[in-house]
Parts: sequence; C-alpha cells; structure tokens
Amino acid sequence: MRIAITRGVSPAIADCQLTHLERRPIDYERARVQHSAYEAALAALGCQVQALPAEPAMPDSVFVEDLAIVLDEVAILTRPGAVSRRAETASVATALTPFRPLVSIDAPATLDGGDVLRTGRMLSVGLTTRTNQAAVDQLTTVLAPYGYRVQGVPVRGCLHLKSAVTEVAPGTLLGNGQWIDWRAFAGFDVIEVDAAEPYAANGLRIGERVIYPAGFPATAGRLAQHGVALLALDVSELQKAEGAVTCCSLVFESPPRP
Ligand code: CIR
Repeated sequence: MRIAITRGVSPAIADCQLTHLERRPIDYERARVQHSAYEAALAALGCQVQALPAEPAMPDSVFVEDLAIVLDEVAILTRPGAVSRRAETASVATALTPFRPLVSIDAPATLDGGDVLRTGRMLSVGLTTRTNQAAVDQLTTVLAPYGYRVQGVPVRGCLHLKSAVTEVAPGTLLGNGQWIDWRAFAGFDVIEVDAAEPYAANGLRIGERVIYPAGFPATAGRLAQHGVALLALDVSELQKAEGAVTCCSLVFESPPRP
C-alpha cells in the first residue's frame, strides 16, 4: 500500500516564510480547494491519503515534505532551517511512528526535506539557506549502514534543491540548470525547463504519472515529448507561498519495499 501524509492548509498561510518571492495576497479558500484537488489526485493515483489536521498557528505547515525523509528502512525527522517551522515536526513524527523507526537530525544541522532528492541509493542534499553541511554529514553517518550515499549539492537562486530538480521518470531528471550544476547528476538523462519557466522543475512522480503544476505549458510540452505522463493541477495559491507539488506530501510504501 502507498501512503501519502498531507496536512490541511493553515488559515495563517498568508504569514508564510518567503525567501525568493515577493509577498502577494493568498486566497485561503482557493488554496484549500487546490489542496483538496491535490489530495484527490494522490488518491486517484493509488495513495491512501492520511490528512493531518490544519495547524492554525503554523503558517507553513501544509508543506509536510520538509519535516521528514521517509526511506524504506527508516524515517529521518528534519530540523527545519526556518526556526518558525520547527514546531511542525512533532505531529509528523507521531504520524510516521506506526510506519518506520525514526531518527532525528540534531543541532547544529539544519535540514528541510525539500532539499533531499533520492535517486535509488543516492541522496542528493541541497546546500541552501535551509540546509547545511552538518546535515549532509549527519545523514551520511546515519544512512551508511543502510547502503545509502549522500552528496551535498550547491543550489543558487531558489529555495530548495527540489525547486531546481526532480526525477520525472526512472533515470530522468527535470531541472533548471541556472540553479544547480548538472555535473552533480552525471549519468542521468536531463530535461531542462523552458527558460521562460524557471519554477517548472518540481514534479511529483507517483508510479507512472507525474503530478505537475498547471501554468508551465512549454516545459509540460517538453515532458510530453519525452513520454512523461502528467496529471496537471492548479496550485497557484500554494506557489505564492513558495511551495509546489512535492512539498505538500510525504509518500512512501507500507509495508516498505523488501
Ligand atoms: C517555506 O519557506 O518554508 C515555505 N513557505 C515553503 C516551503 C516549500 N517546501 C518545499 O518546497 N519543500
């Protein structure tokens, strides 16, 4: 069974953290409708959605991806780079407890899940305003016994590594080469986002389909040419909070893959 943990949009989302975007009004009701459609898409793609209740005092808490890295063997609880987001971890830990042994990232490390791209047994970890080298070092130590390798990847110009690159098919990455150096991903097939759509690199692959934001027609066309099947969603209100599609869920198998 495939589980997707989500959390309702906080009524305080207008007070979200912003790093690279100007603050614009966020329509809370519209954000909720878009988020419900996102949960429905996860369910349509075979996920059992476990929705945590919204947290009125935690503006960014809809972005559950940042709180944990769920691998087959273990789940890592992060220590978010934004101090305002640290209280989000506790309820995600409770939600994950039935599924995986939990390990925590500790100070001085800071880590946002949006900075972690897993490709097979490799974890690429964005070095950003949210995630530091100490997190790379701790992940390396914790995950070596399970056979994972960890590499730090410098990121410039965007919030998280997965704002800049995601895997849209086995061995195929979609990314923005202005924000990362492709040499960190030697051996992958690369689809570059259209230059007019810098934010178009974040897609959420669930089985054979990729949940993908509407509004990036040129890059969507490139993906179609490569045979990537998209499920397009309007997530415009969540994008104003500097979120996209990977960040609103934690998706994993239960029981874990053997
Ligand atoms: C933040 O700045 O933390 C939120 N406003 C956006 C987090 C988006 N998370 C993600 O892409 N993984």
